[in-house]
Amino acid sequence: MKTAAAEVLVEIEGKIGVVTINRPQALNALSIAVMDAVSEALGGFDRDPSIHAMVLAGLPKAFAAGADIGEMKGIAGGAAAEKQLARHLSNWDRIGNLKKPLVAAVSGFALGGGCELAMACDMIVASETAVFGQPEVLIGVIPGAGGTQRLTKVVGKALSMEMNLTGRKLTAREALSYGLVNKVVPVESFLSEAKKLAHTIAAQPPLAVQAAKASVLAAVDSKLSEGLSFERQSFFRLFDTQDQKEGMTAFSEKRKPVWTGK
Ligand code: DAK
Repeated sequence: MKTAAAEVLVEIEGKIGVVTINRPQALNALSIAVMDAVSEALGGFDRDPSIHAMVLAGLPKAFAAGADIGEMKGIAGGAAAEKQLARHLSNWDRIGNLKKPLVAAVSGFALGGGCELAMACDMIVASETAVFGQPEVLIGVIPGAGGTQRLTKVVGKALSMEMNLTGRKLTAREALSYGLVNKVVPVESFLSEAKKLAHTIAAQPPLAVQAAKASVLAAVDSKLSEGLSFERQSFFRLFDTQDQKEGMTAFSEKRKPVWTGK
């Protein structure tokens, strides 16, 4: 049996941190140990000043086929379920609260918790074989990590209802047409394309990138008036940074800016 460490691979490539879920024998099912290791690795990158963007990848056959059903099936009812899943929940919250941008590299199954994990990332690069769905209803539950919320905000009520109430799955092309993913690429290049996007983001001034991420999330999470006010405050705060001065001066001087992250 593999250890959780071998089931989650961590690497650094320049200014990006890459975390890969590697549990092929269970189609990358998200056990508590796997989620512990994923949130630990991403949290570490989020705190590391040399890392500017992150990629969360699965394997070609599966991003993740859901939370580990074997682990979940023994959970007792009521308050006990909440208590036993508390650790799981804190991992999900930690990933949802990351400050640096996170790109999901999705190929194959992204079902249940797998779809929720992809949607908790900021952008999704999908391979042509990617399949997205919330099939929890088929095993007697509903999504527990954002599948009814994030999916509805992206694809709208009608399709989200259909997916959550019938288990209907979306192909990669359908997901692209509904705005769930950023791009669809051949399976051979889903990881390299996700890394490319992360490198492009990592080349931008990090404080502005993080402010933009927080502002976009504020748009998703709040009413328009609250989102606009959040965006305005973040915008003004960037005028206290050296990168704002450097960016605008470099533009005037017709040269490439040199970002310091200060
Ligand atoms: N959990 C555990 N094992 C899984 C799994 C899963 N979700 N999905 C697949 N596997 C395992 C299979 O048991 C099988 O193992 P062996 O029998 O070989 O030992 C192996 O992976 C290969 O699977 P199959 O033989 O089934 O492969 P097929 O190609 O025939 O089918 C499939 C692939 C993806 C269609 C099928 O495996 C499938 O339907 N899987 C289950 C999909 C599913 O229902 N996913 C949703 C699970 S519920 C929460 C956070 C998250 C969640 C809840 C709460 N909180 C923070 C509170 C999330 C819940 C869920 O995701």
